Amino acid sequence: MTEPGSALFDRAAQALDAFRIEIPSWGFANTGTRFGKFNQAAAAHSIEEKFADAAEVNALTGVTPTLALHVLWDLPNGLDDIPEVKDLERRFGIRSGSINPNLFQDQEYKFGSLCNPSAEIRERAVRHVLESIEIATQLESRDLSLWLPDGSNYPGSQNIRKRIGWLEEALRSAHDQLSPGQRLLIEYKPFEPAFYHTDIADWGMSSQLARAAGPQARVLVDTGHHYSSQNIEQIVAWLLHSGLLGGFHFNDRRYADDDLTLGSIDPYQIFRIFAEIHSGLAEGLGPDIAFMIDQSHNLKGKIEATVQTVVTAQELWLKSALIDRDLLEAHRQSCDLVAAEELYRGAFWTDVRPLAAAWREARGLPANPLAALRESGYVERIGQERGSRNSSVSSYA
Ligand code: PSV
Ligand code: MN
Repeated sequence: MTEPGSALFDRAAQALDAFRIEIPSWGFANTGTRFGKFNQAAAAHSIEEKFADAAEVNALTGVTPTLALHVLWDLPNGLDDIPEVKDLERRFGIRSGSINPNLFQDQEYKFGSLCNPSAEIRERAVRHVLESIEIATQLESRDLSLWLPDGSNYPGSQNIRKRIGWLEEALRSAHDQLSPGQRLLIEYKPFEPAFYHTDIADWGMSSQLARAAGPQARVLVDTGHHYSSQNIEQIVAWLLHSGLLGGFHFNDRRYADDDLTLGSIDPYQIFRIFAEIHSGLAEGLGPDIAFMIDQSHNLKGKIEATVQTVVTAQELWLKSALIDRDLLEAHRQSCDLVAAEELYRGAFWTDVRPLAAAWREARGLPANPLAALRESGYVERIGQERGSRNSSVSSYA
């Protein structure tokens, strides 16, 4: 059944061949919570080490050819760092992916960036976004991925409507700088670091802003940026319907923006999101979606957690691709609720791991990338090489 040449294998191959996942440079670096950091011996310090780790993940999985870069962390000298990045792309066979401006770390951004009441600080933030677009252009990156920390902590302390106007203006200027084919992805988040209001709190605000910015703007859905029990697949269905779905940041959450490995808490939710996308694709909507990981691991080994997320995403993508959509539509049409639900749930419960392994082998990849990572000794090796700069908490970290 799972053998190459079988109808099932061909369907699986069609789904998996087309599914690329971008990994974040910051996922390999030492990060922590506001309570502290547990350093990992194998954590990457330089952009070169991040490219090396990305190449390792790509060698194991074969589906992660691009690395998302965060401008301040990866190109601290801005455009001057481009030659080094291009050199790393060549050396490691990994291309630069989405470019992420950083509007949240400078002292000036205490009261906001693109929505700061100070026109001077807003201009400064816009300049950083424009420089980030130039970086994206020179690196031939398609997506500028924008997230703002802007918001307020206390009711009445900011003029929410004025800030909408400033934001629209800034996003229009950014959009004007895009080359043809480039996109501006606008990410939303209901809270953190601001706790009363955030200037882009949900998909509705992102959609409105994308429309105001221009035709190359889209919405970015970070799976962690929703209130508990929010129906994310319905949001995805709306964004598909309106042609505004630009990409995802993959992670999982129990409470808020927990940055856990994808599907670790609620794999059924990711399946449901993917099912909406497959249904859109099958109906010829042809959305161009950037699937990106956005995680920072404090307890799990970073490379291991990244590979685990990629493998999990593939499994859930495959399960949802195998839904018999014609039959499901027939059940929906006749309102046979139980048959529809059982068909849908049945796809979720199908063990697709043998099929994914057969696909990997057919593509010359390790059947089990996580086991191959452990066998390779890569993490231990780099842990020893990099370890002198990190104080380790565990050997496989
Ligand atoms: C903010 O929580 C966010 O999801 C944005 O995408 C940032 O770029 C990223 O996390 C930083 O880790
Ligand atoms: Mn994100």
